[in-house]
Amino acid sequence: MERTFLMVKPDGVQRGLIGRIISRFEDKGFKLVAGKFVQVTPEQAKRHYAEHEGKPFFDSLVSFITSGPVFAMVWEGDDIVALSRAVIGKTKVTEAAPGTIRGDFAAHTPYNLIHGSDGPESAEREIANFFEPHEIVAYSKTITPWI
Ligand code: RTP
Ligand code: MG
Repeated sequence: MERTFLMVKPDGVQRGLIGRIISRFEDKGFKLVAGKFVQVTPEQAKRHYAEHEGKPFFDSLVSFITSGPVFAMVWEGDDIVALSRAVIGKTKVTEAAPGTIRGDFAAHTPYNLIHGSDGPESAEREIANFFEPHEIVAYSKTITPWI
């Protein structure tokens, strides 16, 4: 079972899309194991987006992600990193296909509503940047192979 870190960004919170975004992943059959509101600090944002340090958009990305609360989550599921990024859609809103979260709801790059980890190792690093181990809840949920 794989884990990923998903985060409704400040634009998604402000637009009242937390519930609909969570529903996309519940509908897919994934399992929510942690979730909370976070006012991201600049230090935490820089750790989260460390791979983009030095790029021209880095400072504005840190400003954006710290501009208001985010809703941070940990989800579980088979191949969830790749599958959740498919549910999320492409980074640029002009490339995000209809049916994806970004394709259906995002209209201006870089305000693309949700973050999803890009690999299992990134996921573990990002989870540790936002959650204490005790905040991640273990519980059983019937997940059958056909959903
Ligand atoms: P994320 O990390 O937020 O899930 O998004 P992603 O993998 O689809 O895209 P990534 O390349 O990791 O970029 C991180 C976020 O930075 C903003 N961005 N701005 N102005 C630009 O050219 C630019 N490029 C990226 C976006 O908010 C993107 O989601
Ligand atoms: Mg990324």
